[in-house]
Amino acid sequence: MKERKVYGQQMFRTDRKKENMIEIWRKVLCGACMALMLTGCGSTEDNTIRFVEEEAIAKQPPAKEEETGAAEEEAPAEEEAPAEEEAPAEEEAPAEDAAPAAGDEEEPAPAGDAGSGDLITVGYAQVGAESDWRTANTESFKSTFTEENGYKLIFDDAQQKQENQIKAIRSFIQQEVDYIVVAPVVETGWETVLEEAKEAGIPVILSDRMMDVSDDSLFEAWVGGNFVKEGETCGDWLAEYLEAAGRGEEEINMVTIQGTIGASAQVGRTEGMANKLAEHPNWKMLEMQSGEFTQAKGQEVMESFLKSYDDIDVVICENDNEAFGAIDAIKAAGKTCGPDGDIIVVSFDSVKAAFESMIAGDLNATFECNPLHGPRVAEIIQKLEAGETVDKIQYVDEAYFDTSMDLEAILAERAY
Ligand code: GYE
Repeated sequence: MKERKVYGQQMFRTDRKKENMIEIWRKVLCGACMALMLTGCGSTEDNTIRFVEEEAIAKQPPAKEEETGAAEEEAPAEEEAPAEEEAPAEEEAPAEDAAPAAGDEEEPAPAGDAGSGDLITVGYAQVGAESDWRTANTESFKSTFTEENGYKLIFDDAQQKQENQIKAIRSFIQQEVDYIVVAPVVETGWETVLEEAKEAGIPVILSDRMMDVSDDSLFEAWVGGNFVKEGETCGDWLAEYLEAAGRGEEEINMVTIQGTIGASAQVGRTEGMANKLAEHPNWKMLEMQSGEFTQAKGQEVMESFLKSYDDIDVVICENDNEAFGAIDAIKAAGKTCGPDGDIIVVSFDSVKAAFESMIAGDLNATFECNPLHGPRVAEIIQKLEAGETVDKIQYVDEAYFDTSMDLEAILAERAY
């Protein structure tokens, strides 16, 4: 079992062992009495003690119960709550999507340990698979946290549900992973489960979206995009674009297809755009509705906007996939979009398909959000392993792209 210098894991494990010893001695004494009664002689063998100790450790509840938020109540602390894709702690436990274990004929992993040998075990609580951005993000983690690179990855897809992520984190704690990485679906409601990770001595790293926690010692570091800045860049781009088209003073009607409500990518992009709306009194936001960061919901929301308003000038989509759905809805309604169309469509992420959409003349602009966080998180882990300090908040530099650029050339070089 790995020693953790920095996080007090040793102390936690020692305390836990003490508690276990009381239980062990109770069992040993009972066993000895039974043996004496049955045979009149005999003693408890060493390996029996080890067995009982291991069993007692395996049955430790993951954490003490505390007051929980609404979402957290669905995954009570005293229950074993393995993540959907993970095997129970007593068995060999690579999740369906986890990096494969070395060797074909591996012994079952010892209880309470992720069975990683010298590898650093990382549990990644991923949001879901809702968008092209997310797919690229998952791929970045899977290709970085490989056995060749010294890691064992336990991957969990929460299907955009916070309660699933909380269950996954509890399962990672039970499996005694070395690090927990979370891309939180929403910002709030994490305190209890992060306390549990802290008590277990497991460092937590946040990636992509942010958590809103009162005590920032509950996580080691965060790396992701600056969502407010992305929203402001979008507003500035729109102002310039309208100005260049001679529409700087015109009344402009807008709608927004928001991301998952409460996700920091949604919160930040909406806020950034609101800051720019305040600078342009002639811009009117007709309505905002969530498209859950998916193409299907984006299309649905745009259909309803088009039914309610016949004079939409701009649709702001809080990710590219929503824009693809919105574009389908616009065309189905007999309208046009893009630089030569009726409706200006802008979105966030800048995935490859967004470049294709701009080249096709449908999408006007996309504001970049970089999903390739695997290597960035690995760098944070390597620094923590070396006992170095890491920057708590790490923003990734991001650009934007529109149809005035050589999109074919940029697309040819694009990694996601
Ligand atoms: O914009 C979207 C994804 O959190 C930045 O989540 C991420 C967002 C991204 O579903 O496509």
